[in-house]
Amino acid sequence: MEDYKALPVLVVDDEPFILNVLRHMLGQLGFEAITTAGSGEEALQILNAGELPQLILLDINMPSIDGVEFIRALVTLGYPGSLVLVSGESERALSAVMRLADVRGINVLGYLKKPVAPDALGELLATLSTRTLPSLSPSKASTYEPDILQTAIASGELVNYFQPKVNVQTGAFEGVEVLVRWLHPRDGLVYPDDFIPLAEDNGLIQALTMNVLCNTFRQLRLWQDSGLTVKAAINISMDDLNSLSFPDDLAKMAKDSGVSTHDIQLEVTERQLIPNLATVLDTLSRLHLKRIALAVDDFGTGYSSLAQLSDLPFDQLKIDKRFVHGASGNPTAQAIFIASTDIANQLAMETVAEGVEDRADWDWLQQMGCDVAQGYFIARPMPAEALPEWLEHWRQRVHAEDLLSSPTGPD
Ligand code: G
Ligand code: G
Ligand code: MN
Repeated sequence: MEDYKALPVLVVDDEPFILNVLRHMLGQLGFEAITTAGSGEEALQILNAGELPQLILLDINMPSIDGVEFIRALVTLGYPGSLVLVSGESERALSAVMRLADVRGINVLGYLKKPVAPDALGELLATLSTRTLPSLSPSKASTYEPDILQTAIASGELVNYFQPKVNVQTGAFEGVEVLVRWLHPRDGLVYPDDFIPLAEDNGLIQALTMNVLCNTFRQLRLWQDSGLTVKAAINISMDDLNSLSFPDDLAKMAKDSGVSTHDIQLEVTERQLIPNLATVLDTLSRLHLKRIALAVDDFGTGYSSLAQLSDLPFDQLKIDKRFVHGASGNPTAQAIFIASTDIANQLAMETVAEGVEDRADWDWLQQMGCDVAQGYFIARPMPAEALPEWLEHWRQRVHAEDLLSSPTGPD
C-alpha cells in the first residue's frame, strides 16, 4: 500500500539546510504534502491553525523550544499522527526522547541520526504502510463491545496461533508460544492488542485464558497422537493468578486432555509481577509445586530487582525484543541483554531471546551463549496445521544456511 505517501508531513528543524535536504528526500520518496517549520514556535503555529499533519519529522535539539517541550505540546494538542525524531545527538539521548514520546502516547516510528541517509528515511517511513493510521482508518479496537467479545469467546471465534522457539546452540525445536487471535466474522484476523486489554478491563480474561488453554491442550493432544510432542507456553494475565483455583483447574484440564503438565509453561509479563507480589507468590508457588514451568515475559520492560526475582519460582527469563533485535550494533541494548542473561544464570533460569528478526541477531545470540531464540527470523506465529511443515523446513534450513557455526566459534 503506497497510500501513506499522500499523508501531510511537517518537518521541524532550525537548520534551513536540513529542512531543504529532508524536503527533497521526502519528495524523492513520493511524498507530496510537505510543510516545513524553522523552529518549534513556527511548527506550533501551524498546528494551532488546525492543520494537523499525519507525520512529523522533528529535530530534538533546537534553540528555543526543544524536542522534549515540543512533544509535550503535541500531547496537549492530542496529536494523532506519527513522529520521527531526527538529531545529531547520541543514540542514548535519542532513545530517551523516543521513550518519552512513547510513554506520553505519541506513536513514534523511530529516529534518524544526522546526516540522514535517504535509505534509512525510506525504510522508516515504509513502516507507515503497515500501521493503522488513526484518522484514515479508525482503530478497530474501540469498536468492540465487551459483550461481543464475550459471545466470541463462548462461540469459539478465538483461535490459537503458535510461534516456534529453537535452541540457539543446537537448533533443536524447543516448543511454541501460544498467541491468540480473534477470527472476527467481519474484520478477519484481529490481534490480541485489540482485545486482550478489553478482556482484562471487563472481567473476561479468565474465560479467555481458559478458552486458550482448552484449545492448546486439544492441539497438543492432536500433535501427540500424530507422533509430535510439543511444549506450549501460554500468556496469562494477573487476573488469572488472582483466582486461587487456577492451578487446580489447569492441572485438571491437562489430565482430562491426556497431556502432561510438563508440556505446559505459563508466561507472566514482568510489568504485572511486582505490583501484585503477594498474589503472585501464592499462585505461582502452587503452579511451581505442580511442576508447571513459569516464564517472566518481556523482561527488561518492568522494574523487578534481582532480590524480587529470586523470590519468585521462575524457570525462564524471556528477554524483551527491545534488547535483542539490533543488539549486535547497539551497545545499550547489549548491556541490558548481558545483564539480563547474567541474572538468569545466577538464578539458574533459562534465557529466551524474543524478537530475533534477522541473521545478525541470530549470530550475535550464538556468541552470547543464549539458550533459546524466538522471532520472525525463525518463524512467524502460525496456525497449528503449518507447524509440522515448518519443522521439516527448519531442520533443512539449519544445515543449508549453516546456522550453527558461530561466527567467532573454534570451527
Ligand atoms: O503476536 P502478538 O500480537 O500475538 O501478541 C501481542 C500481545 O498479546 C503479546 O504481549 C502477548 O503476550 C499477548 N497475548 C497473546 N496471546 C495471549 C493470550 O492468550 N492471553 C494473554 N493474556 N495475552 C496474550
Ligand atoms: O509480549 P509477548 O512477548 O508475549 O508477545 C510476543 C509478541 O511479539 C507477539 O506480538 C508476537 O507476534 C511478536 N513477535 C514475535 N516475534 C517477533 C519478532 O521477531 N519481531 C517483532 N517485532 N515482534 C515479534
Ligand atoms: Mn509472551
